[in-house]
Amino acid sequence: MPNVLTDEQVECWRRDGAIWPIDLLTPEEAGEYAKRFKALEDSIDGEVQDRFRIKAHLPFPWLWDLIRHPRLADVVEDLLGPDIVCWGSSFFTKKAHDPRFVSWHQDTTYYGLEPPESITAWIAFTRSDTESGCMRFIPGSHAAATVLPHDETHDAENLLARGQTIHEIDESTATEMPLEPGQMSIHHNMTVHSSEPNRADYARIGFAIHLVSADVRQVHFDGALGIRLRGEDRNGNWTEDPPPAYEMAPESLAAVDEYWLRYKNAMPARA
Ligand SMILES: O=C(O)CCC(=O)C(=O)O
Repeated sequence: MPNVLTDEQVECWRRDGAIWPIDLLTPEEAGEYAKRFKALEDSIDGEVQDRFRIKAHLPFPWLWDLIRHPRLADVVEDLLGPDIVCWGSSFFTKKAHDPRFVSWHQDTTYYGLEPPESITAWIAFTRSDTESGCMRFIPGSHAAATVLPHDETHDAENLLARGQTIHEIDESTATEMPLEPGQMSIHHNMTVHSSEPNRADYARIGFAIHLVSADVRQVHFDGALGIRLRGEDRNGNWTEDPPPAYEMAPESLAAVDEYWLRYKNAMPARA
């Protein structure tokens, strides 16, 4: 029996490889997160999603709090079991009328996790719908448990680091995952997904939290870091992430950069 999700949601997860919408925050709380995001955006050069990669939470106590939201762990426990580690987090943001997109891809391509069983909780700080370019996915695409060939396009308008793209996707079953502020979707790392440009008058701000069962390990490099959210890490696969002494502490900023370099340099090249 799941704790929080319904039997139908768990069945949908097994069959389709994604579930949405799941209520996590109130719309007011989501609005506060959006405000914090915008304040951060105004305070740095360049874009937040480019500056803080794969461990975006490290310098921000408010993102640590979000990752440790008890309802998030309750939901994830229904899918991954009792031992839960957050191994990363990333912003996926599109400004109002932003031509950028995310090509069809599978997350597992570069993750370096063994077994390749990771899930992403994608939390909407603002509305994510058809107009603003919400995520869409191919139901059941996770089930083959195969990494499909990805072409590294390095397209400047693609939000993915290498523009990794699976070509020739049959989009006839593509399904959108619209979310209201404060709701989240969860997708499996084998699920084929993408998103279109933002044609709306408002920004689409999403925060993606990457989660595994503690028995999953990083095989691309040693010394993988994570936040244990629940249960035990019996094999010692994950050393605890260093918490920020305060917002944007220099040590935390350096830790984001150092980890991103390690992660990026260990990524295998794809065709
Ligand atoms: O935000 C998007 O449009 C795509 C997000 C994504 O690819 C992911 O969370 O894995």
